[in-house]
Formats: sequence, C-alpha cells, structure tokens
Amino acid sequence: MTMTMPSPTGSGTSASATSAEEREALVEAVRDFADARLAPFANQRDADHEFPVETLREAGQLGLGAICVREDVGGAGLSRMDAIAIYEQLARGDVAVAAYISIHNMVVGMIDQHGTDEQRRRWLPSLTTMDDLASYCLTEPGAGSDAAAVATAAVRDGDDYVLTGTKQFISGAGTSAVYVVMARTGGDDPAKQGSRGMTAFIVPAGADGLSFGPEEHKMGWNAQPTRQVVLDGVRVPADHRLGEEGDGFGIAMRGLNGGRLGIAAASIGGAQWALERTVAYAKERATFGQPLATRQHVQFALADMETELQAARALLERAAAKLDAGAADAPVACAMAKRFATDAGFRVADEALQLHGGYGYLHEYGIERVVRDLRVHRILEGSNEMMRMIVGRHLLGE
Ligand code: FAD
Ligand code: 2MC
Repeated sequence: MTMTMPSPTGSGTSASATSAEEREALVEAVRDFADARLAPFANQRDADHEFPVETLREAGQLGLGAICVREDVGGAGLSRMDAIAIYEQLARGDVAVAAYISIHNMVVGMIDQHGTDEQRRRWLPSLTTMDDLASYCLTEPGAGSDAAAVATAAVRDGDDYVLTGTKQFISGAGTSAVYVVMARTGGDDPAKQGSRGMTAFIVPAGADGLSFGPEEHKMGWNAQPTRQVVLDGVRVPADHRLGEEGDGFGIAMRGLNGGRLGIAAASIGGAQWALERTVAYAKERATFGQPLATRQHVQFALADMETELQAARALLERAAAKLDAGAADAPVACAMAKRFATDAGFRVADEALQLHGGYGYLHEYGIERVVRDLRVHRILEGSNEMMRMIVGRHLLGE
C-alpha cells in the first residue's frame, strides 16, 4: 500500500481503530488530494461530462479504492468512521467523483466481505488500486425502491449460471471492469420470491451478452456515467457467484449500509464547501452600502447552515460507529443519517446559492453544480422515503 495516510492498527474487516491524530493526518492528506486533483477541474468535468478515470487511479494509489477492505488484497483496512471523513473531504473537491468513489468502495467491500479467499485474491487487487472500476447493479426498470422485485433471472446450467435481465441507472456502467449483479435464482418456487431467492454475481466486462445503454442525460452527477446494463444470456461460471444462492438481497442491503454513509458524507462535504464559499462571499459582497455579512438575516442563515451540517455530521458519525461496532440497529442508524444528511446538505447548498444572488446561478461559481449534484442524493442508494420507511418500521417494531 503506497498511501500517504496513517496505517491503522490491526487488519480487521472494517473496524480498526484510528487515533484522533491519525484521522487528522488522513483528512489532511485527502483534503490535499481533493484541493489539487478534484476542485480545480470539477466545473469543467461537469460541463464536459468527463469521468476522470486517470484521477480515480491516482485516488487508488492513495488507498482510496478500498478504504474499508482488508490489507492482504491491497485494502487500506480503515474503519467506517475514517471512510466518512474521507468522503467528506473528497466531496469538498467534487461531489460526483466522491460519490462514485463511494460506490466503487461499496462493491469492493462486498467482494471483500462475502467473497471466498479465491475470489478476493482474483478480483480485488486490481480494484483496490482502481486500475479496474466496479459497478453495483441492483435497480431495474421495475424494481427501484422495491428492491425485492428484481426480475433479472440467473438460471443454473451445468457449471455455469446464465443471467438475463436489465439493470437501470447503473453508475460507472460501460467503463467498469466488474459488475456485481443481483439476480433471481429462486425461479417460480413460492418460498423463494421477494427478498428470498436472490443471488449476487460478479460479472466481468466483456462477457458475451453484456451490453450497455446510452449515457443518461442527468441534472447532475455529470462527472460519472449512468447507463443501463443489459444482460442477454450472460454466462458466468458458478465460481462467479458471491455468497450462497439466496444470499443476494442481504449482501446487497449490507453493502448499502456503508454506501448510504458514503452518500451522506458526500452531501455534507459538498454543502460544507458551498457554506465556506458563502461565508467569504458575504464578507466581500456589499449591498446598500454594507457587506451582506452585516445583515442579521444573512448571519442567521449562515448559523442555520452551519448548525444543520454539524447535526448531520454528528448523526453520521453515530451511524458509522454503530456499523463499525456491528450494532444490530446499524442499518436503521445508517438510514436515519442518510435521510438527514442528504436533505440537510441539499438545503444548505440551495441556501448558499440564494445568498450568492444571481452569481450563485452561474456555472463558474460552482455552487449551482453542487446543488445539482446533491439533489440526487435524496433519491439514490435508497430514496429518503425508503429511509423513513426503515426508521418507521423499526420504531413500530415491524
Ligand atoms: P420509485 O421506486 O419508482 O419511486 C418513485 C418515488 O416514489 C420516490 O420518491 C420514492 O421514494 C417514492 N416511493 C416509492 N415507493 C414508496 C412507498 N411505498 N411509500 C412512499 N413513497 C414511495 N441503482 C443501482 O442499483 N446502482 C447504481 O449504481 C445506481 N446509480 C444511480 C445513479 C443515478 C444518477 C440515479 C438517478 C439512480 C441510480 N440508481 C442506481 C437507482 C436508484 O437507486 C433508484 O433511482 C432509487 O432507488 C429509486 O428508485 P426509482 O427511481 O425506481 O423510483
Ligand atoms: N441491512 C441488513 N439487512 C437488511 C437491510 C439492511 N439495510 N435491509 C433489509 N435487510 C434484510 C432484512 O433484515 C430481512 O432479513 P431476513 O429475511 O433475514 O428477515 C431482509 O433483508 C428483507 O428485508 P425487508 O423485509 O425489510 O425487505 P423489503 O422488501 O420490505 O425491503 C427496503 C424494503 C425499503 C428496506 C428495501 O427494498 C430497500 O432498501 N429499498 C431501497 C433500494 C435501494 O436502496 N436501492 C439503491 C440502489 S444502489 C444506488 O442507488 C447507487 C447509486 C449505487
């Protein structure tokens, strides 16, 4: 591992301890990377719809491709608490790139957690360096919020499985080398419908029958591609199955627990950057003969923005600590933090735009890009309505 970050103690799966000083150094190293390699290019990448693959490889060299993955396959072996600090810093530079790094990490983490030794050694080394990129394939045209409605079928045929179906909105699709695909192996068996009878597969790019839709035109997240993944009789050997038959829904959901923390952290990072710009702007910009910063309305707005982000960060850290500790209610804490942080981050970024007046609406200021990028965080990795459903069900003991 060539990263300039502190090495954690131990090599547990995801919960090694990092001291406050070590985390400080870690945050500083990532902030330097984001300042130098992300922030200066973020507007142009958004305008050009450029997926910065070479910059992602540089991130991989720093150890950012497998933050919570064990070190024997090149992972950084850090905790979720470390990971959220990293994603926040990355997103201060570029929300869309930070979010993709979080997705890549989610997939890599799923292979680390659920793969056999042979699978880990085969697939992970090139993913941890980000020489190869990964995509997470759960959503389908008929299965978004209702993830258990996945219809993509995987049928056993001798030593292989044959996968047929369409995955919708897949981040990184077309560029990624590895696709973790959730598919139904339960057939018509009534005991294997819904969340049961689903299985995860590692599908390599280049497999016969694998193709991609055109790049979606989106409101934001333009620095990463989103495409359909079409599986038309894709044949993979049985050793590409991740976990056992029927484990797929649980594997997908456990991956999303960490993913939701990453998306929440990226919301806080993007909004924090917008807030810092707004504080500086309010001191510079004068109206009616006085700087904006002298107006009580502006001071109150800034105070609320700061408070919302601090609250979001505290809730996120609580969720990360629970996930690191393997707490039974960690999924609920992750859902709560994801809902709160992505709503707060969007509100703060939108308020930052408002306080910039017409200039906030101009691309060159970067604020409108952050607003557009953060909007989708309230929809994906589980919409905020689904996050409320998870919390509400828990409260009601369902
Ligand atoms: P629906 O499920 O159709 O929901 C529509 C609306 O209804 C939402 O507001 C939802 O919250 C609400 N709703 C639905 N059911 C209920 C209910 N029971 N009660 C109350 N409200 C409800 N998926 C992947 O698998 N991999 C990816 O890499 C990926 N990347 C994405 C990138 C982008 C840019 C986008 C936009 C999406 C991505 N997704 C990805 C898909 C994303 O996870 C889904 O869009 C999301 O889960 C919502 O599903 P849906 O769009 O089908 O909306
Ligand atoms: N962590 C661990 N286990 C979980 C879990 C979680 N977060 N969520 C559900 N499970 C388990 C649950 O405990 C149950 O286990 P068991 O069968 O052993 O009792 C099983 O999974 C079924 O759970 P539910 O009964 O809650 O299943 P349901 O079908 O009601 O699921 C819901 C509801 C809303 C939780 C689920 O459909 C969901 O999370 N939907 C949102 C989908 C989503 O987040 N998509 C994101 C796609 S990726 C993306 O957007 C990117 C940008 C990458």
